[in-house]
Amino acid sequence: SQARPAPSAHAAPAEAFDAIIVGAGFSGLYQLHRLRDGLGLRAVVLEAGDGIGGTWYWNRYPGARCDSESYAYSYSFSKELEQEWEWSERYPEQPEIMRYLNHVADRFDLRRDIRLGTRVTAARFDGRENRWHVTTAQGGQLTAPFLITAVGCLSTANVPDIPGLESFAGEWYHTGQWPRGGVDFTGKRVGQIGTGSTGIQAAPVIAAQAAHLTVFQRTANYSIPARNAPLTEEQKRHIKANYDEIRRITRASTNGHPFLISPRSALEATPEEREALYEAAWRHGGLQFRATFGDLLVDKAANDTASDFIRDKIRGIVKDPEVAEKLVPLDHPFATKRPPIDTEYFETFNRDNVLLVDVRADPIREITPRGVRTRDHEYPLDIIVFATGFDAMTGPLLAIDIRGEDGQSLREAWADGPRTYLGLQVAGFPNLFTITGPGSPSVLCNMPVAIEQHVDWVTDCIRHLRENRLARIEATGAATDRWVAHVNEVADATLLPLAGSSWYLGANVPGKPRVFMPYAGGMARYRTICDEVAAKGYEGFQLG
Ligand code: N01
Repeated sequence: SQARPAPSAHAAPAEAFDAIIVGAGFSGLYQLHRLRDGLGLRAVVLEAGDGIGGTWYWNRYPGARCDSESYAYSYSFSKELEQEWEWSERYPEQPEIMRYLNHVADRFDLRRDIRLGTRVTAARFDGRENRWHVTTAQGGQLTAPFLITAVGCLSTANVPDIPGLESFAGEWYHTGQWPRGGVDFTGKRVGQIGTGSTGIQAAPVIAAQAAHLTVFQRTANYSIPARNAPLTEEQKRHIKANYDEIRRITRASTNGHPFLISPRSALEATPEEREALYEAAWRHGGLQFRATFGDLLVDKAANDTASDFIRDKIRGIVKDPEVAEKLVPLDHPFATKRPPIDTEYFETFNRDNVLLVDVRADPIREITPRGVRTRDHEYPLDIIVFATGFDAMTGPLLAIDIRGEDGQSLREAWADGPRTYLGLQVAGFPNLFTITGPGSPSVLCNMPVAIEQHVDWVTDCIRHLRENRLARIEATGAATDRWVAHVNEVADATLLPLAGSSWYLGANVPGKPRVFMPYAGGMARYRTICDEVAAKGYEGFQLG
């Protein structure tokens, strides 16, 4: 069908598509493949970056490496792709993931339908014609019945509003907007603000190169050794021979990882057994530590056993007892904030050229031309690295002026926090699908697993609409209310909301509503719910 002319009398007519996808990361690439090569739709991907890769395009900071095992942090939709691609390490480094995604883009001939350097600024739904009208910062006007956001959950950089930043005479960078050419720290005095997953990966690498590193820590963090290593030929062969089983486990698991959470309670084990199991998990390394017992995220007493184990490890690694005590997390239970994994993070504080500043005890007051000034000291710096995280989950969506039926804006609809049905749709915004949107497992899951499940569901849904000559689908208000209540209920049954400063809650961004955003009911359970909704003729959605 033909698009109407764009609203402005002088504007060029909008280009018409069957579907518009925003973002060329893991989600957007796969969504394009499914819609174009699976359903034969005319689909286009609009990508703000000058390259594909999404989060991996932007996050090229020192030490950037995936926290999921490489072979599980990959697409499962093509057996040929699984067999021909070879991961080199247990956890892939940022450049290796970029090579993988570029390989996928070439192999499935995706580039011809991807427009790089094209930032979507606005999207409005026209209910008379059941079409989305999309505007780009580059002046483009595009229209399609379906709009699919594949914008990622952690793509809007959060640079804290510290007075004086503009006066700083040195260089500063946010880890999520890292310069493509890299940053040379040789001989420099570097200040790093933030000790989340990113800061914990970056600090050891920066410290090894810089003349001096000052780490400004607001919240001490639990971290488990990653134990990264090259994959042996034997491991590579084993992985390729067992992909079916690996995928079966990732789909059956709570978090989309290639291992299951033990059903056992930490409190049933004797102290000696517990210690031995934690020690084995610590030696094995990685996010699997969290799976040692089944109740670490639901029972505070059980969690205490893991939290205490890690605290003791930190005290054992860090030689200066005063520094060690500052690094010991006390204000939240283990894994209620996304647990980092590291390569020699705590060891970094044994170096002579590294200083830890506890900014809870001595808060940052301002940035001066010379460096960072806290209440009690000034730290002269050449480079400041903001490892300060993201306006997570809602940030990338609300950065676009999205307007649904009757001109209602998403920003208004979500003024008190995000409200979705299944994390896939928003009432009042027909034919808009939000890949890994708030209210879906998303960031609590190994992302490619969550992404493939969403893309497959959306593709099946669009196929259903087209086969039945239906022009629109919209989540009902009642189904949304029930889903939001369910999302809160499952979060409240865990310890997750206890982490007061967590970005899961939006607590890291001043003024952001405090709502637990991801779905904590587990990926396997969520997949079943989504499948049942579809099988019941898209229960909770209005089709027309
Ligand atoms: O961001 P974060 P991140 N003054 O928000 C501190 C994923 N990820 O980029 O905790 C001083 O976790 C803040 O302190 P506090 C992963 O899901 C994946 O590290 O708010 N400090 C915190 O220490 C992860 O969870 C991978 O008190 C300030 C830090 O900055 C998510 O991305 C790798 C401050 C921010 O931590 C986000 O991680 C990396 C201020 N004004 C990340 N503002 C892989 O799998 C904030 N902070 C590879």
